[in-house]
Amino acid sequence: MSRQLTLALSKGRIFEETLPLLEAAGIKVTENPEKSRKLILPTTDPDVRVIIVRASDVPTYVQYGAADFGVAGKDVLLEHGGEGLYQPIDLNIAKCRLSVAVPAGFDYASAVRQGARLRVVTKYVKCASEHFAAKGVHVDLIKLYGSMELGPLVGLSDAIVDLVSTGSTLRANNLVEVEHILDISSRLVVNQAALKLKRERLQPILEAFEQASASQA
Ligand code: PRT
Ligand code: MG
Repeated sequence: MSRQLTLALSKGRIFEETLPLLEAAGIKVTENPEKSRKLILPTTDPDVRVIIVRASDVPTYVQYGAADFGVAGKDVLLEHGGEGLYQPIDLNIAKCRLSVAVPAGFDYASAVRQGARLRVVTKYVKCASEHFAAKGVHVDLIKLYGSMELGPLVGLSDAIVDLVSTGSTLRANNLVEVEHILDISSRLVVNQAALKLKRERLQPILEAFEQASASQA
């Protein structure tokens, strides 16, 4: 039985913020994905390698067992559905919130009160439609893959549903947050078969991640 473990990470904040957790498990990634074009990165542990994938593809690699475990935002997991994934730990990293934002000066509350039908751009169609359905707000959702903030500025939509961390992207585009949908952080996801078959190798890493992330909470 293979002792080799494959960890799926995305470049950028998730990679950066997972490094200290890996170090807590005694593992260092020996190449920098921002500099290297390699998609498979070795670590100081000969049994552990890291693959670099798109943030929204992490659950898919883990679901099919191409990676044994991975790190993905709650936003990505909610949109994916999380089938075939065991989600044991909230890592408390890459924190942000999913919010509704509108152009400054647009009276969202009274539009909603009057039962107006709003056009909303978002990458998070599932979360957004659940949110508006629960509030009884009528919306037409338009799926975008990026730069949601542009939607209202060019007349594509009345509002956006997007992730916000510092709020500076909204401010720079003259948008204001009007509803907080949910708090987001990244989770560890584990392939269910790997959890059984590679438990001996995985367990100490999961424990180190859990301890290190609890101290960050
Ligand atoms: O960039 P790419 O299209 O490849 O994929 P991605 O955007 O899904 O990846 P990445 O690395 O940007 O985000 C990975 C995960 O980080 C997300 O799934 C979230 O769980 C988490 N995260 C935390 C964020 C943010 N904070 C964040 N601020 N993801 C995106 N943003 C974006 C946001 O969409 C908006 O455009 O940053 C902008 C707002 O930031 P502020 O600081 O200006 O408010
Ligand atoms: Mg991004």
